[in-house]
Amino acid sequence: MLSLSLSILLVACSRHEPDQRIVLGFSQVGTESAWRKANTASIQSAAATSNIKLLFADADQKQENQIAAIRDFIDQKVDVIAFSPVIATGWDEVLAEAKAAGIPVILTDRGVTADPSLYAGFLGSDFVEEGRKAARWLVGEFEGSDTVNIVQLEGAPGAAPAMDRRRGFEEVIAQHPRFRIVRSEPGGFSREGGKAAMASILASGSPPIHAVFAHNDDMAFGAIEVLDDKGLKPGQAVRIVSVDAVHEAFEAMIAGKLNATVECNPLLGPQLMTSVTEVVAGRPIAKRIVVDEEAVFTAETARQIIQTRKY
Ligand code: GZL
Repeated sequence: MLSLSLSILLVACSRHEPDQRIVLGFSQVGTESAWRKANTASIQSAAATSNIKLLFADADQKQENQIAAIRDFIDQKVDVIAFSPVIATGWDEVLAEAKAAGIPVILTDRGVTADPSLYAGFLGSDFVEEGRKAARWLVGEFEGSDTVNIVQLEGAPGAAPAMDRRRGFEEVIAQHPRFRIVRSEPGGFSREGGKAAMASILASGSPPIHAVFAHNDDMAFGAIEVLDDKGLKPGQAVRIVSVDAVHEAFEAMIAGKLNATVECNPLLGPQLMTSVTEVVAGRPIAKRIVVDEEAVFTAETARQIIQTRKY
């Protein structure tokens, strides 16, 4: 009798019946770029491989949709919540609700400006360093030249990668007086947004443009389309550097339209599932997990490197 009651007690104490899968609620930003789609695919495949039940919600770039999804996950009593926050602010209330419900939250890809005690950890790249890398490449590309006029195409206003890439880029550019950011416009991380921002800049009569820094490849593709249509020779007369290093960026570099792209690894699925398993087991995870060192790829080596790319 004693051993039977003890085993019943042990089962009752565990978070799961032995045959029950971990349930993860994930709120994704949307489908705005090739990077985002690769990120989603990585999360979905890693959940399947890890036998984790994934409840996936696409927020279509809206914070209110993410907050509603997180509240739904709480109501469904999931084991863990993870999300890529569309913007950095406005999360304290819903994070406190998850904490009160005893559900750990893992930030994935993008960080937030919130009380760190409200989430278990943040897994993502160092966007400030990505901005610095883009600026360092540009400074090297224009060594010995006179004034360099730069157009900056920013990501979504208020999004951590947009704010941080800008911060890193401008920190390095400020050390080189020949370099001037003559226009900086938001393009929302999408191809159409980059195209509209570039067209608006050209229509407003900017000074001669020598270089473009796009916060992601998809906006660079839109800008390239506009520059090409105007005969402004993107990749040649106008040097272009962006971030993400998606497959199409290598194709653009091979075509001579894009000059460099800074890698930002979207394949976070496996690391996320490891963190999910740890927090469900009651083991702490690092508050900040920085995604591995990321490279700067240039047109010179794009033809060889494209064969090795996973996204
Ligand atoms: C970066 C990620 C950014 C990508 C964009 O980690 O949040 O969002 O650079 C995507 O392509 O829209």
